Amino acid sequence: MPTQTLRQLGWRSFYSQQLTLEDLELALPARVAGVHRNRVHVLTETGEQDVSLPGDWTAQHDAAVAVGDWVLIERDAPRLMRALDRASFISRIAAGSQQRVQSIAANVDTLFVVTSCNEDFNPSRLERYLSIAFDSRVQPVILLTKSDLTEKAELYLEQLKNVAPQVEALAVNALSVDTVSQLQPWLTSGQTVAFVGSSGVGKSTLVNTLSGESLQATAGIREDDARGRHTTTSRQLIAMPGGAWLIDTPGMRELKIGAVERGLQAAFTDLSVLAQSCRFRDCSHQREQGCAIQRAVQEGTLDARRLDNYLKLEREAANATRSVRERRERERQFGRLSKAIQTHRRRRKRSE
Ligand SMILES: Nc1nc2c(ncn2[C@@H]2O[C@H](COP(=O)(O)OP(=O)(O)OP(=O)(O)O)[C@@H](O)[C@H]2O)c(=O)[nH]1
Ligand SMILES: [Mg+2]
Ligand SMILES: [Zn+2]
Repeated sequence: MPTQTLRQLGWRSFYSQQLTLEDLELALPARVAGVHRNRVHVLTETGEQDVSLPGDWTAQHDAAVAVGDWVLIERDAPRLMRALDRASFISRIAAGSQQRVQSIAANVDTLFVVTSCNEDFNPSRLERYLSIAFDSRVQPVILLTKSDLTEKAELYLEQLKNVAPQVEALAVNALSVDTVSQLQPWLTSGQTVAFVGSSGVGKSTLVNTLSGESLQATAGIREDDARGRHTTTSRQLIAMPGGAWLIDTPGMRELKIGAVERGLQAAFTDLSVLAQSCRFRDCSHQREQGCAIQRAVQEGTLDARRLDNYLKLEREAANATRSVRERRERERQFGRLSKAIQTHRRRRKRSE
């Protein structure tokens, strides 16, 4: 890969503002292009290299480094000093019960939410993705792939007007350079975009068509249920000829949302507007008298499915928020306990 300037790698003043004089002397900014078990692959102004990940980084937090992150590495040794604050961060809750945060990508400008014009099309799932995107401070764009295999692409686009009123949506044939060129406005130099969606919808196909190379493996979907085969298994930052950065991600089976209350409100602004007319300010929009949202469902101006999904996502986000709070509280109490023990030991030592 030819060497790139920091700006070409996606560097902004937001990151340089985080550097101290000492950092400038000792460290080199680097962009994380791939994350492996105990090392990361990074891009710097002087080239690319592998840097080992300090053990306590991986042990302490699950989402310590993500693809797209900016980190500081030591000038004298291939060692990580610290990660810089993220301009944006896309994550989900890992499958299973432990509310573990799993990173998807960091410092992304545009999130392409990919779904196909077939069995994968699912408004409730799209609403999940959009809540995460809005909460991550990333602009979402919906891509409906496989438009070449259906006559109904326009119908699907029409349906999206109720699911994602403020979000741009495009129908594309991921295999065709012509239709994929519609993505160019988001792919200018230094921009970072990520592709997310179920397995088999064409994320890697899009990356290959855009880059003009077969960089990512792709595979046919299963005939019986139109599901993908989970061909892509790791996240990667890929350079585009025009200077943009693409992040291909593995297809997701389950997308559990974290504490994304703010993103949820942004994805459902129509409901927030209606809620202002509910009789009770703390209306739960389920059985109350004078609920404007229930009225809209009865009158047919709001899809019952959309309300149900909103209530479900709200509960999921509240659960995540509660577990974050509980974990913090546990850590705080643990910190207080170890402090008390230390003080006790010091006192005992002094009196000995
Ligand atoms: N006809 C047509 N086929 C497509 C289109 N997009 C993807 N495909 C095909 O769908 C299959 C799956 O595409 P991939 O790009 O591997 O899907 P993916 O989203 O990367 O899947 P995972 O890596 O498993 O998450 C491949 O056989 C592609 O050729 C499209 O727009 N039109
Ligand atoms: Mg793929
Ligand atoms: Zn209400």
